[in-house]
Amino acid sequence: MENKDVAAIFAEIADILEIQEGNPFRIRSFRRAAQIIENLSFSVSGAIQEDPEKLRSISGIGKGTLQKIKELVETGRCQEHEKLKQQVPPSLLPMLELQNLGPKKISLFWRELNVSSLEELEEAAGQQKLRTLPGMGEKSEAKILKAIEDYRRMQGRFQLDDGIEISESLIAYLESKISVHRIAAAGSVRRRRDTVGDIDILVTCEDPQKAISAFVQHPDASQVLASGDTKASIVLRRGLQADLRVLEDESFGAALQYFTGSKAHNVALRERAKRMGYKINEYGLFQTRDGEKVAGEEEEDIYRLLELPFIPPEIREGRGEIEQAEKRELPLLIEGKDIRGDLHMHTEATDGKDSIEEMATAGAKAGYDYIAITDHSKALAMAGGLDEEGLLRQIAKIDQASAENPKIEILKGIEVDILAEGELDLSDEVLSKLDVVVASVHSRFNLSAKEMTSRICHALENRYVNILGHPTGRLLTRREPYSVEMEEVIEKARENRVCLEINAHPSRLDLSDVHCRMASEMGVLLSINSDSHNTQMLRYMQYGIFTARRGWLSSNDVINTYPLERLRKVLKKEEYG
Ligand code: DGT
Ligand code: CA
Ligand code: CA
Ligand code: ZN
Repeated sequence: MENKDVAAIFAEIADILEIQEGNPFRIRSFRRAAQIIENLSFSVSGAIQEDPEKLRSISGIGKGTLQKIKELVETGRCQEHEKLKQQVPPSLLPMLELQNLGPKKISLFWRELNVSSLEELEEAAGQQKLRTLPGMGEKSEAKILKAIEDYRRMQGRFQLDDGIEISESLIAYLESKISVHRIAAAGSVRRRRDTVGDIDILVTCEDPQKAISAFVQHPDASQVLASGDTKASIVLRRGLQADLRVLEDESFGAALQYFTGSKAHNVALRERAKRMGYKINEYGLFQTRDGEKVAGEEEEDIYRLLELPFIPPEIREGRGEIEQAEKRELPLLIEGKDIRGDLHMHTEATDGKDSIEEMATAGAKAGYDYIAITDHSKALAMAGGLDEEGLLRQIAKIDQASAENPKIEILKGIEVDILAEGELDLSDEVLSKLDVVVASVHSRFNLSAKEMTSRICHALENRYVNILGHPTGRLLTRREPYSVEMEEVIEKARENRVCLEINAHPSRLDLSDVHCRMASEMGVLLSINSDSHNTQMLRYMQYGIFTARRGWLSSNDVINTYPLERLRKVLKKEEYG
């Protein structure tokens, strides 16, 4: 059981208690525990098995919590959680996933209007019944309807990091159970799409039946949807579905090509094949005139026979990649090894967990030449954002840490809030002392596109701003981007030599692939940043690189691939692109 799963159960306990209007002290303590566990830099299941003292010493994890963690790690469930789930209608819980709707309101709707499901909530809102309740009005009613709509649209998709982790663990599991020849994840996981609908695993092996039965007996399978001779489907934790296809060696490459998709890419490739006198399907590439199979075992052969270079899975989206490939004009996509530093991370000075020194050491270990420390500014009070004085102290600390850490350059930075009208949360005077200024929107998401665009554009005009942080504010599977005219923002960024962030946190991946491509085509530079809140999160960089690749970016588009001296010139706006 991963930390995330333990944290989710504690959060759900708190939610149910809150719906029941339970003891506020207990509610708070479960919430706090959930938050602590989610942010721990080590695994709680590991700690329970090897060194429970390590957990006990953390403040916020009391005896009772520790007992429950132990129970969860050892049995996969927790009695109190199971008991609570019996006491509220299960159909009430999905409502907790709605944006801007907490347990208090859900409890109110339940008590007053007997609303116990999303459908009933939608109906009550449609009949304008919600607005009559205390603390509710026309506006909040409309927001609920919008939240239901968003939820329905995003439901059933999962973050890429979960998709990759789960497919890798399924592959390792099958390799441990059967004699595998070849095995790979296909579908959106292989294309590294920002969210994944399900997992597609392809395998060739000695004994297909054994592969199918091992797969459907996976310990995390909560449901077996299908189990045939060459195909099976299961449902895993949190509702994610996984499909297994057992293939012949001689068609592994063709199946990998076919099931990697995307559908749009395959349609375009099939048309090309047809024009060239071939037929293509999941078994191979065949000559139309005599049906002879000319490729199938290796994916590369298919592209080669269609007179194309290998097309990286990340750009197989039917967005013109085949035409560009034909002209040999695909960009050389950025790779992990191109990255020389990370320009957005938080420390214990605000809502991070680790110190400047610890982040620097971890950055050096990741092979970086530089990192930037960019804590929050004062408007983000709940994160303990820094005011001018606090930032000056932070600057002095960074200078000191720099002197003691010759292995890596520690740049001085801030993630400054963009306030209501686009003014910044800190004075120009203090911003001028920094190497890197990331400016981000963290409040008032509900502006019209026009207002939001002019707010952001105004912020970009500040001469100290280097990077626009998570430019659209989206939270994958949870919150839609705010409305904003991205083209205008990109244009403004170019004029002012500002870079756009690809926030690599797997719940953001913001900018999106499509906007990355738009930005680079309009001559704007990007910066792939982990937005780490502890040392472990530096590894999120990889997800940002996937998004950049999906946005057709090469290393020259991304400033944190530049050597330090060139980076400094860009940050001082002496150079751009
Ligand atoms: P997802 O799972 O929604 O994140 O997206 P994918 O792309 O993984 O889609 P999925 O799992 O339905 O199918 C995997 C790939 O298989 C898909 O990208 C293309 C291929 N595929 C599936 N069904 C068809 C089809 O009817 N026609 C074609 N041309 N390709 C298909
Ligand atoms: Ca899929
Ligand atoms: Ca599938
Ligand atoms: Zn932020």
